[in-house]
Amino acid sequence: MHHPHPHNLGATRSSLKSDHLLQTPDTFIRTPLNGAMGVDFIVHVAPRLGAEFTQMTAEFVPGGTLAPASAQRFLYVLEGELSLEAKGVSHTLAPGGFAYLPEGTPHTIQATTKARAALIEKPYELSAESVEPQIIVGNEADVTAAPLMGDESLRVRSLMPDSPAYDFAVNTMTYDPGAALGMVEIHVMEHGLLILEGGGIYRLGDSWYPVEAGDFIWMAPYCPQWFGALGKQPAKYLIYKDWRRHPLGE
Ligand code: UGY
Ligand code: MN
Repeated sequence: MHHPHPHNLGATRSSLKSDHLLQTPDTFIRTPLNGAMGVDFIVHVAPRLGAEFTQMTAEFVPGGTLAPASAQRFLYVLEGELSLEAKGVSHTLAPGGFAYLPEGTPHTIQATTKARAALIEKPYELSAESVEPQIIVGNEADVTAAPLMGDESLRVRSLMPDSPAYDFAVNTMTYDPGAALGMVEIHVMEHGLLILEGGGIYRLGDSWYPVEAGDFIWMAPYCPQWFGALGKQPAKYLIYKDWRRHPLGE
């Protein structure tokens, strides 16, 4: 990234509060991680901040590879092309392409071009109804959109199957200009959220933020949240939440 304003007098839209983080691209710091080669990581959220998962953006040079995962891994391609090999099958992931790898699945992920991907990792939470999670590979373009609570101007695509085997969900949500969440949500699940297109106003706790494509948001459990889309193009974000597990554990 170029820096037209070398310091911007210390101003940024980024904000860290006890129940949320808004992280805008001007505040991103890149880091290498052992085991990966030719990849820079922006670690957006991690257990250090209080989250029960990690979300990063991985920026690959052509040929760059990820290290094996210590937890479940979910990958969504933002730019370029990745090649995934798992269980002797190889898959090509283009933008909008995604993959889920259950904990302990041997696999390799290598960039065939310069590429960027959202990377979510979470230790698997067993439940009494323990059904083996399966490898999932798909493209967002092939996922049917469902209106949120009957609102056709706000469409949700669920990238993970809603089954007892899986302990988190990853969805995209697309808002037509002017569309908004019908309520302020306050819920036990936490969120990792990456804005992919457009922008609007995000309410987090008692703060209202202008947000746009490229911004990352973490919401702690119970963080009051609301979004309204502004501008002339739809707003779209990728959103993670923990899902389907009793708050007291098994
Ligand atoms: O699924 C959700 O909880 C979602 N509606 N939350 C959000 O968009 N902030
Ligand atoms: Mn929510």
